[in-house]
Amino acid sequence: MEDNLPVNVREYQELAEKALPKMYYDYINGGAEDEHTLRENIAAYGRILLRPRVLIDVSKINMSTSLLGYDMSSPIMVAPTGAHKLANPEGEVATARAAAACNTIMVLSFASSCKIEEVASSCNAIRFYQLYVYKRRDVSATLVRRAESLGFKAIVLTVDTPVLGRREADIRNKMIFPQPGNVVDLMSLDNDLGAEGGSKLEQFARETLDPSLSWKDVEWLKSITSLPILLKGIVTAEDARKAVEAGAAGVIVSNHGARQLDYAPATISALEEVVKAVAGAVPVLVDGGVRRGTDVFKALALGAKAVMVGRPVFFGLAARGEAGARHVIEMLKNELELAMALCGCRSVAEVTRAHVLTEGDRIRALL
Ligand code: HOC
Repeated sequence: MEDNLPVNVREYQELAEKALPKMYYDYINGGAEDEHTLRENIAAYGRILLRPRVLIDVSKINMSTSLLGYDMSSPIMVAPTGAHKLANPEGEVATARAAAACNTIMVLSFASSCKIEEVASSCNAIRFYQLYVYKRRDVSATLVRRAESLGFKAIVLTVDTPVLGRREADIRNKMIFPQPGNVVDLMSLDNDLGAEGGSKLEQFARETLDPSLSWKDVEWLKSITSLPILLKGIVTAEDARKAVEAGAAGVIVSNHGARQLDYAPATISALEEVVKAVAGAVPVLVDGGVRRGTDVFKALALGAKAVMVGRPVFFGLAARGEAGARHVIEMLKNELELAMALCGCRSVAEVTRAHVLTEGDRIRALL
């Protein structure tokens, strides 16, 4: 065991900041415009208090759960984030191995540095595949078929990115985004995107992403794959109900790590509205702002089946490669176990709405 290992996600973030070139750290850490939602994703967790129950035998804690029939050792999954080779030369192969070691599900980003085949053959992690719908539908369809044939278990369709959000750090840094490893052989792109400066990621997105994406495309996606489809990027009851009607196998409450629409609600604040709207028809996941096991506990109490963790895993990867990514997931698991013990919950099923006090609860109590 190395000496002086980080003891929490924040310390991994500090190491990642030191390890990464500024352009890449800003890319992964940054959010849209004023970064209000970026701050809120974390701050809103801080406004939720815990209501521990005592004198319950917590000598055995079982954090295991399952999603779409796949078992996980805890409700902590790896969220899709792009370009892991910016963090470590092994890229998503290292992340997938970390996920496999922690017995959890990794959602591989469409914008992964590593090819989907490399990730699939690297280990036996359960994997879902995150998809953007390109103007070139054939490119998206080819990637879906690849994922299916390589044993990926679900498609996670990102629905909050018809166009890319305005990330001012990337504009300032003239962010250069490496072409996703899975797309290079499928379409030719101008390698000199943005010679005039500004965010080259934004220009890349403008060339590729389809802003006409609509509910009809969920139908299209269903017609080309037999895999379950989860919709990622839903923060309202209205869209959650539409997702269920459209046949989604799951809903992911996400604001894209606050990288798209600034002043969108913090995901933990939107979670309960979505959970109520879905009414148990499909599992609801949440990502954005999870930095502590107590955050995971709060999300479970508000009805999430599991959380997805993006930046913390990227920070772990940047700081210490595969071992760092694994350690981040393990730390969060250990923290969740502690929170469950101290709240008197022996299984994830025992974590209930009565274990948290939200801002809304406090306001209602005063009325
Ligand atoms: C395919 C163009 O999700 C981010 C990532 C990558 C977006 C790539 C869009 O930066 O939010």
